[in-house]
Amino acid sequence: MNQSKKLRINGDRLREEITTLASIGRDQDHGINRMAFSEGDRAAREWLQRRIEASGLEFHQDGAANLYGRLGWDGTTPSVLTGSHIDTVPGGGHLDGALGVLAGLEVLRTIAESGVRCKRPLEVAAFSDEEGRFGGMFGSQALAGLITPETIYNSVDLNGVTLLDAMAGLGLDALDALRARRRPESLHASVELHIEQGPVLDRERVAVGVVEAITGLFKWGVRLIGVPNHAGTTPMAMRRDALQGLAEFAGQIDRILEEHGSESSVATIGRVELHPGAPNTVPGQVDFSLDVRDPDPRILDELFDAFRRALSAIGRRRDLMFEFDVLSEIEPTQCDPAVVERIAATADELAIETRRMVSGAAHDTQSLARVTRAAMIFVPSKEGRSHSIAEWTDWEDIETGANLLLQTLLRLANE
Ligand code: HGY
Ligand code: MN
Ligand code: MN
Repeated sequence: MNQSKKLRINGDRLREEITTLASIGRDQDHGINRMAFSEGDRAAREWLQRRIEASGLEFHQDGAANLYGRLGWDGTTPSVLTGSHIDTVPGGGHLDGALGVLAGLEVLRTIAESGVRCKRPLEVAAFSDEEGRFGGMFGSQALAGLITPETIYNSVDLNGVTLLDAMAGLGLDALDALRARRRPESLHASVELHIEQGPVLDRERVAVGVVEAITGLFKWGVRLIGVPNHAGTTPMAMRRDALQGLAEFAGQIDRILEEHGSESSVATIGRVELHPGAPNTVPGQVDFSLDVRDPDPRILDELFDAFRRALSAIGRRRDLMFEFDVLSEIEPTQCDPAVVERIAATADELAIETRRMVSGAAHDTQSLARVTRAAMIFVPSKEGRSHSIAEWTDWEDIETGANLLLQTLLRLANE
């Protein structure tokens, strides 16, 4: 067997780096809080840059503040790209995104140390704001050329902080993201390693998921506007109670999914803010998020209209005004069949058991698929938990996934 097929990652080194990164941005209730361009994200970025440079790779940062480690980069030959994100949701886990970045770093470092030469350059990337403090997948969408000046000027987080200010806080100019676009001919293929964030692999005791498709989503910021009033003196029939409007809307989610969705459809209200928020005042305004997903674009369109009709009917019935901002719309994505088969065949050669899957989570690979042949490798999530401190994947599964990534990237870099 030639030298490259025998290569394996250094599992202890990868475990040490995952553990170190997990300590950056950890808050008092033990979750990890590395929202994009926050203090935690800044510290993680600085740490990652030092690790990339210490690995002997060429460090690069593009206009969207995506970080790269490069091996064999010559600026012309199309490269093989791996990577994910190091930003997290508030109270997030230690593997969502971080695994793909650090396993990618370990893979490139292992290849560099081995002296194995590849026909194509290899890159590992940490994409900015995958989790959507400012919508979703800002960094990888910039690489795909999907960011516009109005996206940048209009991006503001749920606390009213603008993307321009958040990036300026790290000495960055958000408008530089308009320069981050990669020409499709500069990329040969991409493979992202990620935890499944669902229960399937863990329940079936299968080591690896080969992702064939990734769900699509729309994410709204919704505002229901009624009239604040006295909780004691205002008769129920005379109220314009914004929370009652939300309660009725939330109660209709199951019906709307049954009537307009598929068995893969999901909808979540993950954040609610009441105003004025006093126990003895009828809520005059409620701001909430709505995250709706399905792998079929036609179903997503139908759900978009159904939820909007529901809001409109509730507004009329309860004399409430409503408005919503579309914070993010990500199309369902088919992974590249040839790269999918390359991953599956490599797993067979390594005697790794796999199963084909559809991802219920959104990923940077959906942006990359717009400019290159892209696919994903999943490893099991204990009891399917993620976006939580309970997020866990056994080290043995992490090592299996990282070695499959190593051998897949070697094949793609030499095909
Ligand atoms: O929301 C998602 O699916 C991803 O974790 N950003
Ligand atoms: Mn992720
Ligand atoms: Mn996530």
